[in-house]
Amino acid sequence: MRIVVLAGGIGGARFLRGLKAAAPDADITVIGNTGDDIHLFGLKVCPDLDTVMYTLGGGINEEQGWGRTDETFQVKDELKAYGVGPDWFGLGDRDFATHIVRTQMLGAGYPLSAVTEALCERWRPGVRLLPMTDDRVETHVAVDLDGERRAVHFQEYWVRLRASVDALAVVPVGAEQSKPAPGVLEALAEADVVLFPPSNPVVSIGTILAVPGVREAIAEAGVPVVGLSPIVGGAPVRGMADKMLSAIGVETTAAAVAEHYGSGLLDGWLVDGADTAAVAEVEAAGIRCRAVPLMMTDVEATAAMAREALALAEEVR
Ligand code: GDP
Ligand code: FO1
Ligand code: CA
Repeated sequence: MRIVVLAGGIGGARFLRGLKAAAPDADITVIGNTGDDIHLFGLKVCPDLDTVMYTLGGGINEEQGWGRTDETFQVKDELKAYGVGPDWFGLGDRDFATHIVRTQMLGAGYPLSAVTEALCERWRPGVRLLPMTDDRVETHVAVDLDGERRAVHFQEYWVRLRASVDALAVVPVGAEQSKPAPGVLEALAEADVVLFPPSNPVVSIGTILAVPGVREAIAEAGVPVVGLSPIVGGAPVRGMADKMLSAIGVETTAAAVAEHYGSGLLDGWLVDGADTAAVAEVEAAGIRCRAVPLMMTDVEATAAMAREALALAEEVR
């Protein structure tokens, strides 16, 4: 079976670990979000691609959910001693090596998709990891800071400001002019099922869907599209997705997220047992819906979620 998954960072990566356990023989292609990417200290950092790569490759800091295990921060301390910032983004020594290799290859003319493939030769994630695009796309967030309207990079909003001010708008800068990376449209055309893991609907999956052609390719594939809610009991399981949903006028509920994707895109939707009341609302919107446990507490619980998603896909096929 050929499964295509649109993934952000932590939610996407953890779900993929369960999916691999649930469907060990499946051919899994991951279309990763690159809207979180940022240039720091002359280096290109791709947080969501790296989170997927490290999580599936066994190099992730499990507690944190991003960055490397057994990390040290000597380079960061040295940069601070030079007074060279920003100091609000924690890049560790081991992680730095990934960004150095990536930036060197990009400088030599390789596209991000080829660079990602090369990095994955080391990490062997067991899936085909594709960036959504080789073009530069950067999510920016419009905020009001001391009465002045400003646009900040998504990482500045998320990490430096900790989403402490309202997001007035979320813009994937460059998305409109971007092209899907090599392999993205082909994978969708050949897919047997498309899954939306419990990733951020706005800045992860929303950004991937903003790449022209991706949404159309999903529809044209004519295969079941099933998603899992990142919202449980009216709140994100972790992070500040509520701030992102408010910015696009979507309520922070499992049902509202499904309706935001819409029945034109989504065939099936899984909500957590805490949101059983949402099932009727989602079904009324024309999307088949089931309530099952959706907490990714360990790989087995996550594999059970993946099995439910694949079963729902068969039901709507
Ligand atoms: P990010 O790029 O690291 O923010 O990761 P993603 O966009 O892939 O996923 C973020 C979303 O994952 C958040 O909105 C969380 O609510 C959701 N999430 C994290 N852990 C769980 C979980 O155990 N269950 C569910 N249902 N959602 C989760
Ligand atoms: N998230 C943080 O909250 N603080 C950090 O200092 C931080 C550093 C960082 C370094 C590399 C990397 O791949 C990810 C990193 N993240 C950090 C996570 C990243 O910002 C994610 O994009 C967001 O958590 C939301 O998607
Ligand atoms: Ca992300």
